[in-house]
Amino acid sequence: MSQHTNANTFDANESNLNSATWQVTEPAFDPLRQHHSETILTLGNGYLSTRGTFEERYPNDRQATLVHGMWDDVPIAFTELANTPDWTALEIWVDGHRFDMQEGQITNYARCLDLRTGRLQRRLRWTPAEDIAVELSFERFASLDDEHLLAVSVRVTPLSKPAEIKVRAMLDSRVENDGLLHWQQVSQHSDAGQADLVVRTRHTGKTLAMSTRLGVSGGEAHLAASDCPGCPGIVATAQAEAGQPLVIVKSVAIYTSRDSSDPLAAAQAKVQTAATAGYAALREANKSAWADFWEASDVIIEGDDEAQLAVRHALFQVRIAAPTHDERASIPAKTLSGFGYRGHVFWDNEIFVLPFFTFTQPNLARNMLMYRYHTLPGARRKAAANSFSGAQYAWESAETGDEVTPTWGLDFDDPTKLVRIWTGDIQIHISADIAYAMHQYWRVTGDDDFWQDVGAPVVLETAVFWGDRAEAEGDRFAIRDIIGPDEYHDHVDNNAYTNHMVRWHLKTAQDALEWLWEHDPGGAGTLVEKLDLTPERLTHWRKVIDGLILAHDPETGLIEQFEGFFDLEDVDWPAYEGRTKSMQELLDIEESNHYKVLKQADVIALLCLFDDAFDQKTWQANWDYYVPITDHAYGSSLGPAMHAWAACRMGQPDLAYEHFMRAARADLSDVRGNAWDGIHAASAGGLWEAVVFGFAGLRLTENGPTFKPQLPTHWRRVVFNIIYRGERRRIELSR
Ligand code: IFM
Repeated sequence: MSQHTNANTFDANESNLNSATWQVTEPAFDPLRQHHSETILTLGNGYLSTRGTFEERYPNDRQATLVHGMWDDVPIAFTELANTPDWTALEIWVDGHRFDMQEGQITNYARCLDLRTGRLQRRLRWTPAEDIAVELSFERFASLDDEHLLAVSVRVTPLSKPAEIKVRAMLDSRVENDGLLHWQQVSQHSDAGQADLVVRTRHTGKTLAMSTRLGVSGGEAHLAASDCPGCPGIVATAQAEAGQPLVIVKSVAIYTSRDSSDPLAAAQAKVQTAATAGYAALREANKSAWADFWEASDVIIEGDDEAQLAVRHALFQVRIAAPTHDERASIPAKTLSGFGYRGHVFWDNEIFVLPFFTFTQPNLARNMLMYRYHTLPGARRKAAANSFSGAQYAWESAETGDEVTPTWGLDFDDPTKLVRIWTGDIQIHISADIAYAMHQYWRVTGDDDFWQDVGAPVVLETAVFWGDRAEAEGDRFAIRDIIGPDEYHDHVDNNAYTNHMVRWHLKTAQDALEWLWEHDPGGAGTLVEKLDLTPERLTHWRKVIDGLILAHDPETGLIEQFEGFFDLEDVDWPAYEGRTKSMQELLDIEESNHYKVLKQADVIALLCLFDDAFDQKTWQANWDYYVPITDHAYGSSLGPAMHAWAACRMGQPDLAYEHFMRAARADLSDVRGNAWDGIHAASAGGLWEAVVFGFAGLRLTENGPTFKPQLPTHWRRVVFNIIYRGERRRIELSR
């Protein structure tokens, strides 16, 4: 029977920075919460992320390392990121007792993800038998300095008498995605100096190679090969003296066929360099890369340690999921921290996450926008399959940009029943969301090359789709049979968010074409020809812009979320007080269509994105109408941060704070009970939006950024940077 007790935090003395706001700690291990811990203790480097499972494993854990771009086919959901062989794997024996968190006695346990330096640490005292006790401390990181490099170290200190320590370090390909196996073995090798593994995805034929080396200090070690099938490794055996730590360092390099024509050779060369440089140098380089990140992108909140830690954790988690050198990947809805949504990319990234990168790490934002550019062929295929010209982006996107939303899902109440998922068919606002993010990036960075070669062409080609999709009804235009951001209602007509976005999109396309004629007439001419941007088509766009239905009542300011929303039934809210489930679960998927209840911001999202385009009367009327009927606690995790932003716009920072903390707790406190499946990327990115667009009141005007701050009562000071047109500005707000 194991026993877990508290221990202190890590490295708090390494600098005078407050560890409570930089470290996510787990003071005791609770097997019932292990999947939640694994998610929030995920580390990574923009190339891959690794969940916080134990190196020696634990029953029922959800071990995963997800590498960008390593897609393999699956039934129903088309494709998913294949869980990569476990680079962290270590088995440890002390005097013949194999270390296991369930065996013997565990005391002084603590784990800590240090956000400042991107390291995951664990320390504990293990007493496997009456006369044997050791202190174990683990540390691992995925280098932000060199994305192909990973390292794990374990320090074993016998406490009262010498002990024989044996450590087996493996590259373990016996991994799965919730029962699905993606890898076939290509080759493996091990000797005392190095172990290598090469595997290939079963369906897509992508190759991944890993190479590892072991270094031992603090004792004379004997190294030998360990070659179990699918799991090559190296075994180190050494005698450790009482009180003298024996330190074993496992360096690992990973390359894939996406990075190199010979991934194994690349991995071998890299791990050789790592071994030559030594652990301390790798650790330092990683630390310094993280210092650069925080220097540019940290948000300081004084007066609220919980909010501070949550924001840093959120920024850390989205950073490790953001491809650093890869234009053909983007941040999935659950980052790379879990199997949720199988690594698919949604509008979450463009509307909730990208603004953080656009304003603080524009190169990374550009990579992710380029992902959309490179997936245009899939968007063209989707438009064509629906009999439209132009490009229509997939609701769920993966490698090619083809639609990968599953058509069927499991029923809430009865998982033996299937329910139809309509989002892939009719949740179409994503094409405009992508255009919005590209335009925002251009406005903020002034990157004209991007706009000329990527942004404007994408905006125009997707505009062609909208021109076809809008249906003429007399001199009005309608967009029927869709789903807006509020997914509690499907097959609706004229969703206000969608229609307004489309109108903005078509106007922006016209401006983009004009801009291209001015700045790149040759390119404009080619595009006009390629996309068939005839005068008739442009006239048609103007008609759609003028005629698209938007039910905005000038008297009251109220915008109807979609046609007929105001006629739906009212929910008897008092009857649902104390509920612990979403309203859709309680009402039933079909039934919730008939009620005035929202899963998340819809009209409110529209107001946030276009802000000053709407007057105060409109803001007030829609705030009063929609906020009380939104399922804040159990609807979409995308909702709370956006409502925090909107509440600030309404001049209610303390109410905004309530919404903000709901988002802040989505992962760290697992308030929705589903963090086991991965980090909620949109909620994490939304926290930055809530601070910067909400509490700081950042608006982008013709003359650059302006601020209208209003902090929650107990926040003393907020500091962050933005980069506007290449110039970094430090923004400091105090009460
Ligand atoms: O994109 C979101 C959607 O808005 C609500 N359901 C979950 C999706 C992925 O996060």
